[in-house]
Amino acid sequence: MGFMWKILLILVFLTFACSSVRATVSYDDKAFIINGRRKILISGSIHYPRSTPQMWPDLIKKAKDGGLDVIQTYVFWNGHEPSPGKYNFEGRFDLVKFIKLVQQAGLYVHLRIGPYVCAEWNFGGFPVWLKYVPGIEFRTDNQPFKVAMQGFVQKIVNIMKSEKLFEPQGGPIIMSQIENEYGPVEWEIGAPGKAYTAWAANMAEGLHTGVPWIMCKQEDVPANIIDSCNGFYCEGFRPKNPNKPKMFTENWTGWYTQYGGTVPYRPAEDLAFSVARFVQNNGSFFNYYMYHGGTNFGRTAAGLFVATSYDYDAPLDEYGLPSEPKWGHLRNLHKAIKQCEPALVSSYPTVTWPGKNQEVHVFRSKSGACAAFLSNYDPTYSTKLMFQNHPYDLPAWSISILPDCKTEVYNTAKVTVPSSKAKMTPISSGLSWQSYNEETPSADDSDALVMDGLHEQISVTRDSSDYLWYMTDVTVASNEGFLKSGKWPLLTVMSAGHALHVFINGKLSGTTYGSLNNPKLTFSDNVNLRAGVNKISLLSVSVGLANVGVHYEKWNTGVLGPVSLKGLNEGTRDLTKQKWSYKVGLKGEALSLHTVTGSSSVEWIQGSKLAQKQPLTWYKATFNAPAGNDPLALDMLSMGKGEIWINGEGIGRHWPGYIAKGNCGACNYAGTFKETKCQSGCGQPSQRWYHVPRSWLKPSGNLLVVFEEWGGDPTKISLVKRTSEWHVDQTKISLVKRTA
Ligand SMILES: *[C@@H]1O[C@H](CO)[C@@H](O)[C@H](O)[C@H]1NC(C)=O
Ligand SMILES: CC(=O)N[C@H]1CO[C@H](CO)[C@@H](O)[C@@H]1O
Repeated sequence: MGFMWKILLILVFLTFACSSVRATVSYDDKAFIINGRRKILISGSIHYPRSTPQMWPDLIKKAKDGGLDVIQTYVFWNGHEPSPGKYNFEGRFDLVKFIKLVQQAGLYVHLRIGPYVCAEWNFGGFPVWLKYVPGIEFRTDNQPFKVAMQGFVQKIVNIMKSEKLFEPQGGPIIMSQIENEYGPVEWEIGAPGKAYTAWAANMAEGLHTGVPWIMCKQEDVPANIIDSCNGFYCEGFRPKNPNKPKMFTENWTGWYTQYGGTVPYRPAEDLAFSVARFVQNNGSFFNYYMYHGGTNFGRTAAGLFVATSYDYDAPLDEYGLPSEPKWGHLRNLHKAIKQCEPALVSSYPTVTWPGKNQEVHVFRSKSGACAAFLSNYDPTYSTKLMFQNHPYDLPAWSISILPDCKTEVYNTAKVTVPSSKAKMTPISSGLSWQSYNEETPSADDSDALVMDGLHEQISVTRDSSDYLWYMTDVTVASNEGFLKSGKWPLLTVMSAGHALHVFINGKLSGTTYGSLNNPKLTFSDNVNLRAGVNKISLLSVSVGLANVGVHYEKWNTGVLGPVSLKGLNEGTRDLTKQKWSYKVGLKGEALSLHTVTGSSSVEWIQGSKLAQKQPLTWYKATFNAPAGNDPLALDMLSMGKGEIWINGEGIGRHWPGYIAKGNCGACNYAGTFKETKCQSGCGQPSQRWYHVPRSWLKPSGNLLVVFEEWGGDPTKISLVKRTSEWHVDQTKISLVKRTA
């Protein structure tokens, strides 16, 4: 063998040796081991379709600056496979681009393929067509479901492999997730659930990604999978197998908003406390759900009235701006934890209890590293804790971190970062609006679909629109008593949800809608009928499909009846089983009024005849992009309910007419948190402002289209820019000074 050959062989060997060092992700009970190094991994959820590709680099950069190592995302099946075999990996669904941007920033990825994702996302991430595959039953030991699930998971894994995105290939994906929070379902359905879990684990393992698979909230986890904890606190969680690392996959940074509900928030002090508590109890991976929540654009929000904003009180707000003090307070926490990393990953804590509600965790490694966590669990009182003969002041419900077992570098309740407050400044109002009235169709329209009786909404629309018309005729004899007495008959309509407009002979007779806890609704009112044929048209509106619950795919939507008329000569007439005509979607949707070409297909009204406070009205206006880079939003306070588009892109469902009910009293960070503990916005619209991504605008002539169901005043809609206002909380600064 020649000398050059030897050199070449050595080079080849070195290349392999190096890449196999780089290329392993393993773990033990202490931590994940990447590149041969044990790590405490700090992760945050950013869901790629909840922002735009133009926002991704900045979000990822801010995540990195905030001290994250890992970006976690679900994979959204219904976005990627809108109809069977027709795939979409473009725009906000360009998963490969998103992962590559994370990689370029030097961060890792935890890819939660699911494909069930829950996530307050329409139908929990499943495509609606899946429900209509013959014989299918979701998330159980069911052959058609397993075939479909495997097909999609395989598709995603193959794309990731062909792009070399798994860590052993030199990529950033260090772990994946199969299924999602399945434990509670398995517990409820028993044997078929167990069989399904085992199948899912083996199926995933068989895809040979070279990185570990995780199942979250899954106590009964197969041996080849790591189980992990979701919740507001996870310090007490133990993996089923003690040789697995302790993972906290969803540490809820706040909570989501629903229409009709308040805006929940979680104090930064409690979030930091929960993380420190987890880490001091052997925790080695934690994830913020969400780090950036973003926006449920278009019709992607899930059922039970999930709002368009998915801000989640995350460290990065819906618009991508740091929400302070949360973002900065957590960045400081991450710095402190990283300072402790050498001790944390190589030793178990020694725990002592020096006083009431006091707890001390000391990590001491063989190499001499020492880190201490001092805790005060008292929800009311601060305390002085003696540690190695030194006093440490601990506010109520807080943990101090001492990376050298001496110096307090961080306390979870001592917030040194100034707070920011979102500011919305109008930059253009008084847009020049035009209106178009949506027609109410009637049962004898030639394009209506006629069927006996009432049918479930989604089985008719396949969720191609929120709207379905149910129409029927009612003949009133000229000798009906009510025609003389004027005591109008009572129309009762029972609906499985979610909102309903009732039209009698083309005139709106009433509107009703479900509530947070119950999407079902009943319309019951006296209606004005005349002798002869009367046209009853019910516009049933869905507001997202359910995303959670055992067999949530079986939940119904729409007018299922009974529908009855009371107060006729015959008594009560049941309309449920008679002939009904159906029309899917609005006429304006069929005409694509939200697009530039579609909107020019009809005559719009402007000037003094502009429709105001009229139900079922389309509005359009054009505007130029405001200067600068500040994020933008629409102030929709003057409107009721409907949908918004800009240049054909779905901004989302607006519903400022739904006023938040809740309990907005003062909220103390100390004490156990739950999603209803801290609320804001009582008595105001659950969501008033709607994010307009900058990248959807062109410099001039942007088409803004609003469909309004209830009736509103479009002239008061304004475009606003979002900025942050700062204020330093003096009490907190002085607290830090006193104890320093
Ligand atoms: C940390 O893990 C070790 C080994 O499993 C265990 O003995 C110990 O109780 C754990 N400590 C805490 C505080 O969870
Ligand atoms: C089962 C369940 O409700 N899981 C949800 C818990 O909350 C997070 C955060 O909102 C969801 O994404 C989970 O899917």
